[in-house]
Amino acid sequence: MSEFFSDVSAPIAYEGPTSDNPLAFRWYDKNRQVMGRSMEEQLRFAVCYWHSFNWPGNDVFGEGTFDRPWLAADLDPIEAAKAKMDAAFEFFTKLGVPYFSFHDRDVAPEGETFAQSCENLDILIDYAAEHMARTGVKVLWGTAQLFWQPRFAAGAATNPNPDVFLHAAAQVKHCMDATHRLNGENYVLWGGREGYETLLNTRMGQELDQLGRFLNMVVQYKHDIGFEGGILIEPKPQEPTKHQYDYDSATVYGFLKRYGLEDEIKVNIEVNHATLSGHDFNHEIAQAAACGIFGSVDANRGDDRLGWDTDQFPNSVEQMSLGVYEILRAGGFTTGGFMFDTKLRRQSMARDDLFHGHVGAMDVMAKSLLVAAKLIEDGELEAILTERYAGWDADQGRNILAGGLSLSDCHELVLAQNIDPAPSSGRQELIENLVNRAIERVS
Ligand code: XLS
Ligand code: NI
Ligand code: NI
Repeated sequence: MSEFFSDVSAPIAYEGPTSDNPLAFRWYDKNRQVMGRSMEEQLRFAVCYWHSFNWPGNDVFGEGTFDRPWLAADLDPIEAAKAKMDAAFEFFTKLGVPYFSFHDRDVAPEGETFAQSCENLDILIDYAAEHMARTGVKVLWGTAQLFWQPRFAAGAATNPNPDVFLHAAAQVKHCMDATHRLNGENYVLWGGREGYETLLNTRMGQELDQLGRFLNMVVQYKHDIGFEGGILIEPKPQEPTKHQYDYDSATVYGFLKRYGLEDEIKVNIEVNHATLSGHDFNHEIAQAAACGIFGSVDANRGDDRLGWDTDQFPNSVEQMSLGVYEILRAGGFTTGGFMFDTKLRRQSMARDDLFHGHVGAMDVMAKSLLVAAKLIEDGELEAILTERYAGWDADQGRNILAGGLSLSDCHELVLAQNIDPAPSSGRQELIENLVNRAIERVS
């Protein structure tokens, strides 16, 4: 098989923090043990198929800039899709990631008919199974692409036309089968067009019911075929629609409760989707964990100056450490992982740029894992929490939470005992300094 990334020969190696080799890991040492698991098991890295191999580098003002020969228009579509997959698996193995994630339409071309699209996907799924058996690379998640084709302009499950709902359901069924066949560990639904452009042409209540029904069908089918992976919704507040129904983790939880799905579906949190919804990344994780729906992460960040999904590689240890800290506090990943839903900048057109993006991002996540583990193992933050919430761990606090007091009981108690609590310090500056100290001290 001819190599596409021929400038990068050996698998990327761990060389330690003092290495100056730009294509070596300085922090990601996959076998290093961190809180009882190897770094590889804690971080569960995945590369995304779409931005990395199926995106030519176009934007709304200009055409593709990248060197992706398999995207040329005059090729046989199946042969081109196979060449794309060969390059993708070459990349996964040279980078040394355990997982990848895909949309049905990135791995195989859409056909003239739905039947032909299914056939195309089946051919490429067989091909992927061969590559996976050869390399040991696994599927973190699969997903159906329900936003590109003009039929989905007004949404997929939330479309005003039930025939589009049928089409979307058929496509998801086939993609769930494909994901299951490849032993995917999760199935993701990102509702890019499940929202509205203007309320003036939208029956919001009806569309929410459609989405609720659709997701119940997905969950039912998961059980029918014995798929044991997670079903994950990826929240995003807007883009491409003005308003997306899966706005953020809290909104998704309310939605899942309403449609009886809170024990069946979790969330895939994307760093920059959190930012776009007006939250910090760690907030979204903590919110999901508090509701018992934390699933997985798309680890791509935004740009403070830009209000859209720039999908940049993560490069802030501080931002990521705070997120990983919440993940570790929630017990770490189960079926999820850190998926790089990342795009190169349009000017990054050298073949090895894709390596530089991922190597740097993996190092940022690995160092963040060490910082977060240190914060937990040092125990100072936990000690501050224990002291701060001590009253709730004692009898009176437990009694209140267990429903032992009414509003009138509280009234009586405060009067009778002249309860007069004094405020105490939240210790924020001290705590923030502890985070910086951990960043300085990990090695
Ligand atoms: C878009 C989403 C998308 C999903 C997969 O903003 O992040 O890439 O992760 O459909
Ligand atoms: Ni996104
Ligand atoms: Ni994403």
